[in-house]
Amino acid sequence: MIKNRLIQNAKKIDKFLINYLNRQERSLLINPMKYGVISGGKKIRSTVILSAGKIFNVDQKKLINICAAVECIHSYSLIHDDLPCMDNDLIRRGKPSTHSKFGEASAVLAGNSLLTLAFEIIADKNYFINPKSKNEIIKSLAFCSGHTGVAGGQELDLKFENKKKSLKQIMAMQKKKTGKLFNFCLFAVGVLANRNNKEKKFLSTLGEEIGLLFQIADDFLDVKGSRKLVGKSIRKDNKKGKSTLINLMGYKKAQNYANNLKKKILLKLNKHGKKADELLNIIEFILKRNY
Ligand code: GRG
Repeated sequence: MIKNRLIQNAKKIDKFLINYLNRQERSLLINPMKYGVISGGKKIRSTVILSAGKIFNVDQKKLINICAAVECIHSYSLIHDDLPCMDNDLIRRGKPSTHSKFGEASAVLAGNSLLTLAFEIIADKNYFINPKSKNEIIKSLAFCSGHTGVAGGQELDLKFENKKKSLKQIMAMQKKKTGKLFNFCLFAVGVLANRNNKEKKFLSTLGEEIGLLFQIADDFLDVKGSRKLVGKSIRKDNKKGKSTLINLMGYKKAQNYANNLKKKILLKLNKHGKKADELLNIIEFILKRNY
């Protein structure tokens, strides 16, 4: 059920991105950009956005630009994460990582171009949303992607290698590296649903917790997953001395931590009743997934 939903959403977002890129002036970077962002990836962040939109009856068409922008930022971060100067990975989504296919320089530039494309997609004059909301969304996407978000979290992740870090430090790093983009996903839905500041804050925090759960699940996959299903190298965190919850407290305790976090998230969705069912199922999937 959720798997079908993910496939449907992936098709929708890929189609949007292909059309968008095809309408742009040609450049040598289009191929590595398409390779990095289209046809691959679960599009879980997009699915979180579309499902959260259902809670507030937000027109799904208004969410496509947000989904596409988030997938561009996410894919840029993966392309750069795989570079030799970062995690140095040759396989991503079951195929050669972008730099191993197109070379390092093209991968860096394709990643940069996906990052800026995300903002272009939201700022687009044909994306008809209230200008004040557009501004709020662009500001939040910048905050969640840069040094206060994904990039800042990645820097901490690299600096924490082979160091003994506390639970608080690990959580703060993972909240930035993975949580902030999920934070943006729910915040943007809140903006488009015309929620007040308090509710937008609530949604941002909820998104960040979903992101954290997603990251912990990713850490489980690194230990117990199958390389074929996951589509990337596994058993790396230990070798690289990564600061993860599992390396800090062990697999069993990390599982308990994740289950409690999941319960906390589900409880927060209770107030939305049946309208939150799809998002609820995605949260269950996030922790159970084997890819
Ligand atoms: C290089 C700026 C910069 C940031 C890198 C995203 C990231 C930060 C590093 C990638 C490694 C990692 C474990 C990131 C945590 C986020 C994560 C679990 C990414 C994988 O996301 P999925 O499973 O990927 O949604 P697909 O392939 O399905 O899109």
